[in-house]
Amino acid sequence: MKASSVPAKSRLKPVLRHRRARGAVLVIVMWIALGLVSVALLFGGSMMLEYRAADNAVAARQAETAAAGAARYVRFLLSDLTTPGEPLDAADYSAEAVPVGEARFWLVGRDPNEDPDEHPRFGLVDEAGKLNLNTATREMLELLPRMTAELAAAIVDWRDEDDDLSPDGAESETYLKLDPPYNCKNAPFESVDELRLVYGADLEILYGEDTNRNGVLDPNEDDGDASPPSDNADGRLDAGICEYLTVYSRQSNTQADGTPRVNINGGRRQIEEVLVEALGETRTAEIMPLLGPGGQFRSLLEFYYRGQITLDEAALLEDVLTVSDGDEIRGLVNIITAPEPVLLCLPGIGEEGAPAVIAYRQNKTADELATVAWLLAALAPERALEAGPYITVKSYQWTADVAATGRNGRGLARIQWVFDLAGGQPTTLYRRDLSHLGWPLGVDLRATLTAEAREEQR
Ligand SMILES: [Ca+2]
Ligand SMILES: [Ca+2]
Ligand SMILES: [Ca+2]
Ligand SMILES: [Ca+2]
Repeated sequence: MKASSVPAKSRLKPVLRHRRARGAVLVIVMWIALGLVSVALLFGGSMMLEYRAADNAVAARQAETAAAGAARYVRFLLSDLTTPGEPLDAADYSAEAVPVGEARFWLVGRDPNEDPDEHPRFGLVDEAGKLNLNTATREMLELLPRMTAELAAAIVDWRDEDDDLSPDGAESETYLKLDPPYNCKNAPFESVDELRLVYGADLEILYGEDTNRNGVLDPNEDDGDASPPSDNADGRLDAGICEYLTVYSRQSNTQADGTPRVNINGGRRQIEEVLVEALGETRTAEIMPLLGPGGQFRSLLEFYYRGQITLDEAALLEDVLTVSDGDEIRGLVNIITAPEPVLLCLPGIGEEGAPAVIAYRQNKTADELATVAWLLAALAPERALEAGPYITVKSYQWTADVAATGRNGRGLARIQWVFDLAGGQPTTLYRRDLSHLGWPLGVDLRATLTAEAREEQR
């Protein structure tokens, strides 16, 4: 046989060649397979990325929608109050992890009775608990933390109509030297943000350590220079002046039902009529001689004090009486909701009186705090009387600082609204997107939401 004549070596060769070829094919196939696998992996990875991105986009949209829903909820809440003007208790409405479909919202709030710490507070923020930029005197402004005498003077020059420079202040002459130059406004502030234009205001004075403006001591706000902002790492949140300022606080100078109030500086006859109607003839006969001969009253508090009017009696009079003839009263500070740094700016209260006011108002019922008369029980009378012209116990402007997340706690929207009830029905005074300031709900809640998201993905 021909084949058998082929030597064994050369007979083996094609087999080997064949095997080598098969080996090469296997290697190529393996390479292709490997290639395909990596392509598949790459593709899968990008699919996953796209899926994640789409999912995040959905979560972000959900968060935005939930934030808008929160605004509608707060508007409804405010339009449905039985006694508009009475400070709201966060226990009476939803402010924390409120579900809207797969999304949730929180109202970033403050506790006026406690120093801020790393835990967020939830609820609406009372604008009347702040000092009004348009009505506070220079002396009051100067007492705010971080405020400089120069900035306080420049604020007054900014809002007053004239171009007369007050000591240490700034009028157009100063602003026109800036690059770019601009004029001093010489008109009231329309928002607190406008402070950025005022000479001497910088970010540190305006926002202090609370760079994300949530009233929470976040980790980066208490680590010194390790991460921005630069802070003093003392375990306390040293906020800037914006935390304590508003331009919105005002109330209508009519009774709740719209009828005009009686000006107690308008004459004894009018006062007598009101007293008889509210308290009866006997009490009126006792009170009238105490009031003196048609003296001028600086405040209702002074009227209560001179007439020895009780808390219960004051509650029957407060809505009926006034000391001013204007249609509205601007800038009164609510002594129920103002935090200590605001209270201590008020004449008569000061650094010494502020803790006493806070100690007194805690654990009191709404009825016990229903009129400004309680300040006479919290402070020495001469101190309370000095504060009288600047204070109220009513609030008509509320900030809803809404933070919302989409499904699985992802996506974040933060929008701030200010609603005004002074005209009866709530109107929107201000809306601003604060999402760029980052996570506002504290470390614990972020950890909880991240854990929830992981659980969901399993
Ligand atoms: Ca001016
Ligand atoms: Ca903060
Ligand atoms: Ca820091
Ligand atoms: Ca600090």
